[in-house]
Amino acid sequence: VQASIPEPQREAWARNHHKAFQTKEDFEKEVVRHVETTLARSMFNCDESAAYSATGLAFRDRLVTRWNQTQQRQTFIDSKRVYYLSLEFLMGRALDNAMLNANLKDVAKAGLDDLGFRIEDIIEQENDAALGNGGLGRLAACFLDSLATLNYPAWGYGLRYRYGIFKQEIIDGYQVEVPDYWLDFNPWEFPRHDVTVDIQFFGHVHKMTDKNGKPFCHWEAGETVQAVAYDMPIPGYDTPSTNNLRLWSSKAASGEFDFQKFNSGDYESSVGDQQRAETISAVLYPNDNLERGKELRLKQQYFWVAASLYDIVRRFKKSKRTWKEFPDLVAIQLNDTHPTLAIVELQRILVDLERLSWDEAWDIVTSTFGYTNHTVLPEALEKWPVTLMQNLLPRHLQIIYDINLFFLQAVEKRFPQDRDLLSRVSIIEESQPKMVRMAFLAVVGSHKVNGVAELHSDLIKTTIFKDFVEIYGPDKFTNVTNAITPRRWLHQANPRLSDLIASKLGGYDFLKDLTQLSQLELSLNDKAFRKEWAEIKYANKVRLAKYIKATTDVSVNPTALFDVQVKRIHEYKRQQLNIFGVIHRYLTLKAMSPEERKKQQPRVSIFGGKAAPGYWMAKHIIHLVNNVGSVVNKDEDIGDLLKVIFLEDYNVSKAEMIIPASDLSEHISTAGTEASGTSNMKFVLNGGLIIGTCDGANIEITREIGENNIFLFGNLAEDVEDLRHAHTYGSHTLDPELLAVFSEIQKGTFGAPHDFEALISAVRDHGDYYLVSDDFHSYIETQALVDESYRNQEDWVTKTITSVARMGFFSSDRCINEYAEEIWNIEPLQVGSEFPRLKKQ
Ligand code: GLS
Repeated sequence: VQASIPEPQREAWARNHHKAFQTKEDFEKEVVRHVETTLARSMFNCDESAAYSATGLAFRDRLVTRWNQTQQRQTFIDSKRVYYLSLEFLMGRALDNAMLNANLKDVAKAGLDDLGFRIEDIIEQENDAALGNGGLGRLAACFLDSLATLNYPAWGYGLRYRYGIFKQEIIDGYQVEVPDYWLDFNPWEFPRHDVTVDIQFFGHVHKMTDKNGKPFCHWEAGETVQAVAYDMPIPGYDTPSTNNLRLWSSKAASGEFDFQKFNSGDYESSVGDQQRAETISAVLYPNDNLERGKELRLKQQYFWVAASLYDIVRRFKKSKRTWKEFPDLVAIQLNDTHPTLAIVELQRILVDLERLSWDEAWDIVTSTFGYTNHTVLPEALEKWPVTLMQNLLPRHLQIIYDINLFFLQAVEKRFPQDRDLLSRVSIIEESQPKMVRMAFLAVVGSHKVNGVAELHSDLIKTTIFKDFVEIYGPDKFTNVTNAITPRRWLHQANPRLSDLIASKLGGYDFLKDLTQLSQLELSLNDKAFRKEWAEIKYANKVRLAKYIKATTDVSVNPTALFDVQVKRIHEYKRQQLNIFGVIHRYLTLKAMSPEERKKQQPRVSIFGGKAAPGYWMAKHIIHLVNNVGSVVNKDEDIGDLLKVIFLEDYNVSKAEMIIPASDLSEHISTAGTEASGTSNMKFVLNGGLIIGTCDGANIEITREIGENNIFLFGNLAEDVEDLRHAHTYGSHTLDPELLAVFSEIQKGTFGAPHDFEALISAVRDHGDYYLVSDDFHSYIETQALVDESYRNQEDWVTKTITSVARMGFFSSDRCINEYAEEIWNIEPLQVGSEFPRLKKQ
């Protein structure tokens, strides 16, 4: 079959090459064409949703041409590629990002205006691509943006969930989950019905011999499911480089349904097979920092990993290189342990299918993979029952046992007689039931392991992977501190601030080299600049205040201090500490005379975030926040001095509005529990200050921006263990101010006390694992310091400008360059003349 066009006819193709629009007139033509043909509508029934779809399609067409060129070039140059395997990509909206990255937002704005639409309304039409839970998934999205911007040859691989993270509704103060069916019409994806892979499950393993008498294993599977590729083009900023995010969708391998069953009258079960297959990619597990060991989750993991590896190997084979060269062309990064089975799958492909020797194969495997750890929380560390793995993936379990055997033999050789060490590091936990420890498998099968902030990378070396540091030496372990893309989190989320910065720095180059922000310190005394800086913050607060009024019917005063905590709700992130602090503030205000009250700093406490549907403590916290809000917000003694808001359904697009409006944000996890945190960086980059613990990336933020520009409080990570021990075995006295808060709750001031008993008793009766009481006083005092600082607005503005100027380190471009150099060993593609650079607007 002829795959490409013969030479003589190629001229006709070249002549008709799709030309990406560049002008307003051409953009309008594209939009109208899509409305009238793709969408089969006209100017008489084109609503905002249709206008969004057509605009999205116009930009997608543009991206796809560039995507094709990028891929052709990468194949032609035959350079090493990195594959980022992540079960979550929290992309948010694509249109605004695509317009800005192409420097064509003004063109689109003018064009849409001509056609009768406001660009802001069109952007608002888009559903978030919410294929992730929180920081881990959003980090993957920031990384894709940087990989494309820096011209690295890179692909993302993930699952195309039909339902992303649920939508959160608040009904009578309680969280209610609503399914997020986001795919109704998604102009950003390309179904590739020609790119399919059959994925196997269950069955048996047979020992066979080949024609040369060599033994090998044959896996005869019991079930086959088909993976279909859907591609999302990922634009880089100010470059034609367009990378690919390939998401796999599952369907029954036999086509629509089993006709034999159907013809024999078993209609239901023939449709059932189809549905069972489709279930695999149906829904994102809504847990952040928690693994619940469900069989379907393991199926998802293998389905995705096997399809991705098949694809990667197929691409490698086209290069006609020898297997030994595989790691010279392929780097695979494991985003957490979720894709760890890829290690086993590659070993299986090389040994069982390609018939390499075990050792040859294992060398290739371990040179290919890198593993990023994102948490030390014990409940988040993945372990799978051996019996479950045996049933679902019988050959993979055998290979895991062999990997473990050879690993333990090597350990035994170096540390003879240390039985204890062997059982501590074994990939198989000899528990009842036996478990496969995925993090250990990931460490053993990778050449580099990294944590995501300095403290966290140190912690993994002294806790969960301590023995592995002994075994492999310290060089296998490294740190790459997380970061964020300034394109989305400054330029897109806060255009006025981005423009103001550009006016001082002589253009937008800082978006590609964030260290240039440091020059802002030269403008600290520029009055007009400072005024504009403060006005932008105020305007962002006014916008948020309007949104709060529209969604909660509470009026907040935009001159008050906006204090924001938005992130997943989790006990370790300590939203309970925040709300207890708010109650303390309320009681203090209530006890004051009207005269005294007048001297107090008004505040709006804003919360937002989702709780995992089965996480009761987190749900109690949401309930308490809402109930406190409904009491405080209508208390006439208090008025504007304190408002408490819970914003429903926190997601990426809401973050883009909320973050630029914050004066203060809270990153107050128990020290040693938050691996990095990344929203802390987004808030500071948008001219907000932080109240936080010495945890995760807060520490490095402090180092960069200076201690005077951050409000730190609380116990240090190194003291946490001792404090917990003392709670359990010593006398545990609680903070008296916190006890006063508890008694107010128990009086029923904020609704039936019974509803909040579990929250109180976790602190009072169950050892206060998260050290809420230990840190309470320090927290309250530091909040008082914040009030005082905020009063001095000149000083506050100086702090925020200085902080922004010092945030250069936290661009995900820096982060990706570190991965590229230290872990992947890849080079960016040179963007040459045949692949012209975009001109600046
Ligand atoms: C997380 C950590 O909890 C965050 O601290 C971190 O910023 C993020 C990205 O590295 O990864 N791990 C996790 O399971 N969910 C996260 O958000």
